[in-house]
Amino acid sequence: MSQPLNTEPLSGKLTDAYITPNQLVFNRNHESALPASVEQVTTSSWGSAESWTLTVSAYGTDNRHTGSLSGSPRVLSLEQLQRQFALSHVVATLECAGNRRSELADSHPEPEGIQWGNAVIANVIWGGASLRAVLLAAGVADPFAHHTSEQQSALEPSEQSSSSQAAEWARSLHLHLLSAQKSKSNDAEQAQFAASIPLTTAMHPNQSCLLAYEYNHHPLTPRHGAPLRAVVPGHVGARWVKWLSALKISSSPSDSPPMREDYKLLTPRTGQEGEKEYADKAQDGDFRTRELDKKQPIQRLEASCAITQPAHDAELLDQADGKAAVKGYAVGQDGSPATNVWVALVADPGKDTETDGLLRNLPDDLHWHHASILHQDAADPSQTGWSWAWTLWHVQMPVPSDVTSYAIIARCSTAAGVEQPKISPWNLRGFCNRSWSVVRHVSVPHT
Ligand SMILES: Nc1nc2c(c(=O)[nH]1)N[C@H]1C(S)=C(S)[C@@H](COP(=O)(O)O)O[C@H]1N2
Ligand SMILES: [Mo]
Repeated sequence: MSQPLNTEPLSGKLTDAYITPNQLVFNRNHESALPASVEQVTTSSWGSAESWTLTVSAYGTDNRHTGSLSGSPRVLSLEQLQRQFALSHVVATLECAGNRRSELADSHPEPEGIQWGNAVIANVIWGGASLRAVLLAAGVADPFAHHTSEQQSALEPSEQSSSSQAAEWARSLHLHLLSAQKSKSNDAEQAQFAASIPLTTAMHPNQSCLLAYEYNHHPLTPRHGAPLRAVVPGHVGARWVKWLSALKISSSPSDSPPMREDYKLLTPRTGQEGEKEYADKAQDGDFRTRELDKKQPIQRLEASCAITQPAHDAELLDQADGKAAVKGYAVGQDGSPATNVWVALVADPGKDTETDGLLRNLPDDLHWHHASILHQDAADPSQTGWSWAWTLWHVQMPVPSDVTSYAIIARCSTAAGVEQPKISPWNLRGFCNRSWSVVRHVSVPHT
């Protein structure tokens, strides 16, 4: 049986362009029943674009707020979706929750999963129908109807608008996003690749969720979810369901494998057991199930930045001006873009020192250089305050001549003032590594 398609572009190449070219967008696919390899994912396997339908339904919720959906599901053809709803665009980073996983192995037991570097991320112009518009058209009451534009800076309905019944009603609900892709065990419905997001996320005007059929103004390709995929800005890639065939409003979150048993942060209790001990215990199915049951599925991604150049162990030859070019990307949080990046340089303490140790013992008088922002969202976040795109940055770092091997450290903060955490907690699956970015053992040959 062939493996699903999983690819990561070269980190150094990734930040050459603000908008990630389609051929540099990573591929992440879970195993599925049919077809085994995503190279074989032609639309004919799960239905052609011509016969594709999106079913919208609501169940188990107060039907006063679901309009026409209360009686029967609404079925939209792809063609209807494209004709009846304006083509909307959002520039948003798609980031796998496992981005930067391999970096954790430097200071911890190796997390389970594909050992991704820092390039399972892409900044793309997504195009499609607004998810909010589709739900409103289906008769779903607007939880944000009583919001002033000022109040929309909060991602949840305000207290004030909670006095409106629709906002109160929507607060506890979920929108399920179901794929036509069957998971490995293909009998139960819950084994379908699926996710759910809070209904208020799906319906927030500034969250810009899309039912996408284009990327970078080209038709979406089958490997990236054609004919239709969910775009859920600010949320882990696992919720951006590909080959999307149904939406369901429900009073409970999705129980699908990517929600129930996959994308969760499994961490040992501090002081009670070591990471290695925990990783060993988690090989036992019952223990793992108990641990999983205690955790909520991962949804939002937090602020983070990563150095894409130079690479670890790089030898910088052209040092005529005594400066090293450092560049990378930075992502914001909850719709507030990363607007500040700082970079510092220290003598590398050598291979015996773990990166977490290096970060914990940084000198107090470390000199941080403010990086220049190369590109940020053209949608002018200063107007709306909102952006789901990454920021590219660079800086020319002065390299002290007495240092032969050094480490470069980068950190960021968002327009809203959220700081990237210095060290993210280790977790069994290595999800959501948001630690300051560190490139180790960079050397300058001294002549
Ligand atoms: N149906 C389906 N949707 C899916 C997945 C999948 O395996 N099957 N993988 C998810 C994960 S974990 C990520 S990170 C993104 C990757 O999207 P891409 O392959 O277009 O980069 O799709 C998400 N949607
Ligand atoms: Mo992912």
